[in-house]
Amino acid sequence: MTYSLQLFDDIITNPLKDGVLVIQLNRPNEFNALRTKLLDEIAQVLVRAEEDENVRCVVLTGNQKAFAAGADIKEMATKSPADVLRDPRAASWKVIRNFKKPLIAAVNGYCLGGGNELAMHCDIIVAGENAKFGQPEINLGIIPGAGGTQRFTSLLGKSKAMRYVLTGDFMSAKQAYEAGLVAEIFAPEETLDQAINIAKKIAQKAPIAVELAKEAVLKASDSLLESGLAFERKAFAVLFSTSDQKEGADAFINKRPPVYKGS
Ligand code: DAK
Repeated sequence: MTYSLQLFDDIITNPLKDGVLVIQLNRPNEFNALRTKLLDEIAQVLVRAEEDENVRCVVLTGNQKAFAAGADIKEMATKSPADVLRDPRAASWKVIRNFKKPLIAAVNGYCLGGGNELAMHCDIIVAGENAKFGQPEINLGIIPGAGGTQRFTSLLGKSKAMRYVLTGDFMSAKQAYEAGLVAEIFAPEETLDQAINIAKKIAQKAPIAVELAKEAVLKASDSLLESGLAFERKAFAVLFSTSDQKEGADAFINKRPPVYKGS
């Protein structure tokens, strides 16, 4: 199957090499903000990659400035709670969550909000020294919506997760490495190649053993995940009935500080 023949707008897929498929997020002017179309394109490729026995490992990457700066705030700005509950992005996230083959995130630059959640959906995160991680949704009057409250907490522990989810502060690559979010740090220009080297190693292992190893490792944190995810999804939707959510998005778009009223 030739992935590079398919033309996508928001991602670039490199020709499959040594069993490794590289998907590059490609909205450089928007710091790879995850609009619905981008997530759908990733999901389309993963559906095909899962069926294709020649694909043994997938690497997701961005560019030097950003892995992804989160959901597309402009696309999300005017959504109602009902829109959020019926959000088509949920189907794409589900494909990513259920992908059976190993996924590696090669992160340089900003890895924020939904971008950090996308990285945390990956099985291994490697990062450049310039990477910045965070869940800054609180700055917009909302909370993480794609599992950030759950996966961040299981990776970092409660106190550190609260530290970053409640302040929206960013974490350096070194802090993310020390916290256990990131497996290895490299010079930014080496991040993708090093991720591909890890992917190539995995690609040589027995595919069924790899699939079951992934499933088994995920079981270590899965038991509490589902109820936490369900709560997070509803809380996220409820926040779209608040005027603070509209204020947060408007302030971001108009490049001014938000004024929150608790309503
Ligand atoms: N969305 C849309 N546009 C964005 C963006 C984003 N997340 N991040 C950056 N951009 C755009 C900016 O608007 C700007 O566009 P122009 O003004 O040039 O048209 C351009 O990218 C450059 O950004 P800046 O001018 O801000 O550049 P700076 O270097 O000053 O700052 C930054 C870079 C990454 C620190 C800053 O742009 C920033 O703070 N970005 C927003 C980060 C953020 O708040 N991320 C969280 C978004 S909320 C769900 C699943 C997932 C989610 C929700 C629900 N469900 C399944 C229900 C996820 C939610 C989120 O991620």
